[in-house]
Amino acid sequence: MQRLLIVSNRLPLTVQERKGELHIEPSVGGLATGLSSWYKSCNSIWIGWAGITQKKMKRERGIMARLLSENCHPVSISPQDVEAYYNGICNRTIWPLFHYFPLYAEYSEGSWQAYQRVNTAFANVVAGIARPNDVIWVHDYHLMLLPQLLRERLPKATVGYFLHIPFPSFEVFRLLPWRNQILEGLLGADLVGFHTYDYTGHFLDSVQRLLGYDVTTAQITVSNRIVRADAFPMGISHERFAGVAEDAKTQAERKRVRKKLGDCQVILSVDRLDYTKGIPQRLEAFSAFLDRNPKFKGRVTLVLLVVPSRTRVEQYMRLKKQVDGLVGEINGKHGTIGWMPIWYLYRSLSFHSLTALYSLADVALVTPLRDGMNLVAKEYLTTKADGRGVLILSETAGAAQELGEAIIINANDQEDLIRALKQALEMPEQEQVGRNRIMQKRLRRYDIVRWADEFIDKLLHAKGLQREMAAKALTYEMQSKLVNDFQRSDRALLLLDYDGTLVPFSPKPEEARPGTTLMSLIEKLAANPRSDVVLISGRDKDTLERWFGHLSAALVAEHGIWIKDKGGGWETIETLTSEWKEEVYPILESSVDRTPGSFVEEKGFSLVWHYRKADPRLGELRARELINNLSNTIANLNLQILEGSKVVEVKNAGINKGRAALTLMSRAEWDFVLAIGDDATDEDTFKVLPSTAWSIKVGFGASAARFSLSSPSEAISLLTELAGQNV
Ligand code: ADQ
Repeated sequence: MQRLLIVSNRLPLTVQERKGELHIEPSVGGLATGLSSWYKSCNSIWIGWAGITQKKMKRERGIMARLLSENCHPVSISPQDVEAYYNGICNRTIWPLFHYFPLYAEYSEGSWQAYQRVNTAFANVVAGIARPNDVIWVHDYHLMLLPQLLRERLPKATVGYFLHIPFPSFEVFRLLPWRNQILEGLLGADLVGFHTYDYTGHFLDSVQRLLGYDVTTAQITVSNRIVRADAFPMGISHERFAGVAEDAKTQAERKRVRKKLGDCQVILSVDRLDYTKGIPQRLEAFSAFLDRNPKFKGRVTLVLLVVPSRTRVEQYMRLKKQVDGLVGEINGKHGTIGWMPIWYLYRSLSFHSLTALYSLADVALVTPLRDGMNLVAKEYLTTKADGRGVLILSETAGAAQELGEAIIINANDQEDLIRALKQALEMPEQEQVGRNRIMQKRLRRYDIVRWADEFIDKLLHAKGLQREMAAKALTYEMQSKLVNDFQRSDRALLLLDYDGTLVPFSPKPEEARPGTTLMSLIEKLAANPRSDVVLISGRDKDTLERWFGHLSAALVAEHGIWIKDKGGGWETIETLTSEWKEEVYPILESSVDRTPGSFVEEKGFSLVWHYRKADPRLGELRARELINNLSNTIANLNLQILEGSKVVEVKNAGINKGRAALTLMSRAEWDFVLAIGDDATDEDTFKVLPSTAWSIKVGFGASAARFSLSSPSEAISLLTELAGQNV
């Protein structure tokens, strides 16, 4: 049976030492509370840190046995590494930076080394437990190097990764000194998941700009693998929170609290103590609201529930002081003998006490400055069985993308917050229910189980595609067969694309001229009396002539417009026109003007817009626009638009590499045909080949070719092997 290995910084259970004794308690935080119920229902194992050193844990054998009985496998981290990794790089660097607090981010090489060490320790534990069919699901920003470390240890493993915090925009992410290592680390996964499409887009953008990998809408080609990236907005356990309406313990607690609060309206605020949550701004807005709306004095109470968090990081200590001070100040300023505006609780609460407050609160004030998702907003809405209650939610929480019926505010705009508080406290019941029912329905449908199932489904699907592609890879055995077939043939035809196939792409087309080794390889192949070589390229005929004219090889230029047979001269397949160029040139030129780094190349019968050197995203965008603009112009000109690798080409219709290949194939009887190519223009060649031919795509992705090789250097070694057979 397939097992699921969940890997996160913390286990869902934490071991704590109190008065010299060890206790096991549920962990706090969104991930632990969200996933713990789901994971128990699957055949899964959780791997993570238990919150205490291995040495201490060894003192009490019973503790280890209990963790293992709950399928929790602890990873041991030294106290020094906990400091440098958890309190260091995780919470002093990645957390502030990814939440758009770059001024709070510290960059320390020592902490980075600890991060690498801890990720390696995790990789070793996981590799020790994993079996071939397991699905490994890595969570959050503490373990961003882990997918790649696992890929090195378990090349065939199915690895998914989910980031629970925002992935920032490129401009912020690039500030990180170890940005490339982080991206490479994540790309070890088969699927990388985020809460929203925005975060996914930011990630793809950074991958493209920093690593230069080919990125399409939701997938990245990384040498011989395809990595998918997608959005999976995390839900909550619907059953658990919707059930509180009938839960006796919660209802009893609710009654008790209501009695203490009297019949005033209740505004609830629930967070970990974190500067990203915007707690001081929220308190200041509440105070200003009371100033502006004195009629609410004595009639409304703010219950401020704050969970201690990262208490050893300085920013958090300062924040604690600030919040304590503000609460005192506001209560002092507005309070009366019978009324305290803010009830302040600084601790973790039991599930029943927390849900009692959710179900009692008239308004939930969820106003983080930045939040990956925010589960509190979802928990609050789900407990509202009668549909009453108002959610005020900040637009910079991931949850805002799903909960559009809430009152959405900008957490930095105090006026907006004041307005929202008034609107919420005065909202008619019917409107409250109307808004909440829509959101509740959505939350019921996309709960934590659906979220996790969907992620795993997509992961398995991505792995399936990966396998399909891997199945096409030219294996050692198949390569031997190919060489063998070639050796036994009397008349072999080798159709070889040039750019991207025999040489890697370079930013300027003229820089990709063949070196001496490649030249002598082609010479050797062409000199073989039993085989014909055709260099079949998109390049102009003059360049091909200059580079390869002296060889005894056939040449095809401009994607089939020009053909030069072995020993013959250049000929075109039919009479072509080029008057259309005058009309099309200005359109391409306007793309050059608006896309720095791009340029137009003019060939005999075609025009090409190159954008390899342009900013990748801008290039893709402009390419789409250009194709759109061109489509209108060329409608009556018998032209076609061809999309190659970072090029858009316009040329006469009906001409392509496939047609040229057919012409050459028809000139003799061949008993061995091999075609190698890398991009869309080579697909035309692959499609016209007889079924007995060998066709190879260089690179990964959908193709009509029967086999694939991962890079030009692999294609060169294959050809070298064929050339070796000549001597
Ligand atoms: P967090 O920053 O921890 O999570 P959040 O999503 O709101 O934020 O989760 C907090 C969890 O703690 C909730 O499940 C809540 O019930 C619980 N909690 C809060 N106060 C409590 C208290 N006083 N006592 C007991 N429990 C309390 C991170 C990201 C989020 C993302 C989650 C999940 O920062 O953006 O939504 O992971 O991916």
